Order: sequence, then C-alpha cells, then structure tokens
Amino acid sequence: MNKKERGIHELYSENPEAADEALWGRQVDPFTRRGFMSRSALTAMSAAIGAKVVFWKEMPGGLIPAALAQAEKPFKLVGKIDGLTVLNDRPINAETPPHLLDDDVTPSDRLFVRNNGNPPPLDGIDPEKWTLEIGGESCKNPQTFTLPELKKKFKHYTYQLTIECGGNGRGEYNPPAKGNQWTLGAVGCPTWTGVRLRDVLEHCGIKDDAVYTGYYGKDTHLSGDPKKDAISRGVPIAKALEDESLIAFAMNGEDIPWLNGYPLRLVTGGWPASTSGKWVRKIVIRNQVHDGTKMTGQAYRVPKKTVAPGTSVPDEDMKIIESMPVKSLVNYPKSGISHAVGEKLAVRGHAWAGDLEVKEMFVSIDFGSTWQKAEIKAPVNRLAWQRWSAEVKFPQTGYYEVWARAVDSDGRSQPMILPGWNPKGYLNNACHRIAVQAV
Ligand SMILES: Nc1nc2c(c(=O)[nH]1)N[C@H]1C(S)=C(S)[C@@H](COP(=O)(O)O)O[C@H]1N2
Ligand SMILES: [Mo]
Repeated sequence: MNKKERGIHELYSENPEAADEALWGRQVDPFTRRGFMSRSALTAMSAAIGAKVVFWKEMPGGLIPAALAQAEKPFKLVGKIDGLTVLNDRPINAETPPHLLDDDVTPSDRLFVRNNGNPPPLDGIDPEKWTLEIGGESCKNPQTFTLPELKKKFKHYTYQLTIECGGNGRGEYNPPAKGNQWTLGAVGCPTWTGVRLRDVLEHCGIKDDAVYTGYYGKDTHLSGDPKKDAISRGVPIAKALEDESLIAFAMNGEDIPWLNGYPLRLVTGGWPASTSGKWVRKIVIRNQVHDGTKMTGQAYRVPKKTVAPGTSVPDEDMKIIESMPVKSLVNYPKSGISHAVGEKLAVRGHAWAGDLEVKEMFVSIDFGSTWQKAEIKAPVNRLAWQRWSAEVKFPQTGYYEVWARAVDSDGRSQPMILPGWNPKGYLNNACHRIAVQAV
C-alpha cells in the first residue's frame, strides 16, 4: 500500500460517516446501481484527499476499495453479493459457496466470475453503439451488427443454461495444478435471453467447409498488450448451431452484470464456460479448429488416455474438453450444521450433466457405503441444471457427512473420490459432501 492509499484507508477506518461527509459533503453511497464508482465521485475523492488517480489506476478493475465498501474483506466485487469467495483480484476470479447457490435460477449477483484479462471499463461501454462482427474464412458474407440491430433483426429466445468453469474443483487435485484453486462454486444457472448464434451465423452464410467457431471479446490481455487476446475460444459448428447456443444480451431479464460480459456474451450451456465468450465483439466461422488464445497447447484440454498424477503429457496427447461431466451440489443445508438425532433432515441441491440430463440422484450418510435414492426433477429446458431433494435421518449422535451423487442419462455416475488427475486440473466432478453433527 502506498502513502495515498493508506490515507484513504485510515480516513475510512476511523470514522466512515465522517469521512464520507468530508469527502462528499454529505453521507452518500458513492456507487452507482452497479456498484461502480462514477467518474465524478472519483474526481471528488481525489480532490478531497489530494490523492490522484494513481490509486484508482492501481485498483484492479471491478473491485471497490475495501475502505470505501466498508467491508472487512479486502475487496468488494462490483455487482456481486459479499458472500462470494474472491480467489484472485488480477484478473478477478470469484466463486459462489454452495449454500448460496440454492435458488433454482441463479441470481445475477451470485453468479461466479472468471476473468482471464482486464474487463472493458464499464463507463466506456455504450450498448447502443456496441458492435458484433461476424467473419472468418468460412463465412460467406461477413457483416457487422450494432447491438440494437442484432436485437431487432433476430428472434429472441430465453433459456436457463448452466455454465461451469472447466477448472471448477481444481483445488482438490494433487499434485496441484497451476491456476485458480476453484473449489465448488464456479458454476451457476441463470436465465439467459438473446438471439440464436445459429440464426446470426446462417444469416451471414456458413460455407460448406466450416468446422468451428471462435470468439473475440473486448477485454484486454493482462499485459496490456493490445495485440494479445485475454482468451479467444470456440466450439465445433454443430454445438454452435444448437437451439440453446445464444448470443445473450440479458441475464435474468436484466442487463448482464458487467463482470459477466455486459452488454453481450455467448452462452454455450453444458460446455466449459470458457467457450461462452464475454463482452463479445467478433465471432468467426472457421475452416479449422479455432486456434485463438487458450484453444491450443494444454489449455482446456485433458489427456486422451488417463495418466498417473504428476505425469507431464505432450500437447499431441491432449484433447479439447467438450461436454462437461455429470455433477451435483448440496445447496441446503450449509456444511457444518447440527441436527437432532432421529429427526428428518431435508437436503436439496442441483445436478447437471453437460449436454446430457441427470437421470438419477442418490445421497449417502455413511461415506458412500449405502445410497438412498433422491428425487430429481426434469430440467426446465435442455442444458439447465435440475433440482434434487431427499430426506435423511441420523440414527445416533455423531459426525456424519451427506454425500450427493448424480448419474447421467448415459448411466455415468459422479466418482466418490477424485476423477482422473490431469495436468491442468480440469473436470473434477467428485461427489460434494457436507458435514452434519447429529446431536
Ligand atoms: N471475453 C472473455 N470471455 C470469457 C472469459 C474471459 O476472460 N474473457 N472467461 C471465460 C471463462 S474461462 C469462463 S469459466 C467464463 C466465466 O463466465 P462468468 O465470469 O460469467 O461466470 O467466461 C468465459 N468467457
Ligand atoms: Mo473457465
């Protein structure tokens, strides 16, 4: 922390209300609806304390200085509830603890954030002027649409779609993989509204040799180098042409939160969420597997054959992750509760299975020795997660774990312990367990 930063922090930690008055002339919420500090608020702050923009520039985009947010945590995420776990602040990565994912439709302020680069500054985004370019060597008529044109020209569709980071669960692998040590919460299932990727691509003409798509976002590489992309991934053309593959402009009926890709993003439910490009400005139709940033090498790839933990695997023996594996969470109760012996405990959560459906759901209170069937509801639409519920009883006092295990429509089950180790720590779909003390 430099001297200027300390000044601000001290001022706020001593007496936040007085500090507000000193800085703003009144007690105010210096943040806009999105929790984003406005430029005038910034100027006022700078003027009042004599600290120049230096401080602001050093703040990772999307984070509000703790002193201003008046939280004990070092940072507050713009547009997000306080309960998310921030794993990294540059780039910003935050996950949602399982007990905060109990809603059937994930509220926008609870959806995890996974950024590879610097998000485009919110005050520079004008949704009226936002453009989406369609091109690539397998596009017949490359075109650019403004966001209003896109909305006007193409039919709107709304689906609830599960997005999960390919690295969700990485934190459990040993030897550990580099990258964010996600535990369980890099997943969510909000409602998305947008136009079909298919309608837009077909409007621009798909050549016969098309095999893949690729996206480019408005975010910038962490290095600041404008020639580099933070990430540029894609999906095979067949996935792109599915009904549910959207170019979305709304989440849960409102603007997409800034950190989740406002004002326009791709949503390819059921696949690693890295294929769902945020702040999307360009989509290309490719005559080869897209070779953008994080499409090649080992990124978002797993070994073609299983390997022993710690093995280094040459690039040519890796394959691109496609549909995500079957998985589930216990969303209620929160791990660590106490419950009365002999009394029923209602447990519930969500389960999902990539491109497939969850067919069966089981719970165990004896570390997987015996399983009892849980109820599993049908998804509201394809690629949406499914609600499961069960009732359990604990026979005597002591420590228990409730384990949840989903089985997909191909008969594949979540593993009870870790699935196969892989160099980058992807696809950990092990059973979620919560602790219960029976008293
Ligand atoms: N432009 C852009 N799109 C992106 C990313 C990014 O860093 N930049 N991250 C990807 C990854 S790795 C994931 S897991 C999802 C996360 O989506 P969310 O932040 O809305 O939860 O966005 C994907 N799309
Ligand atoms: Mo991701």
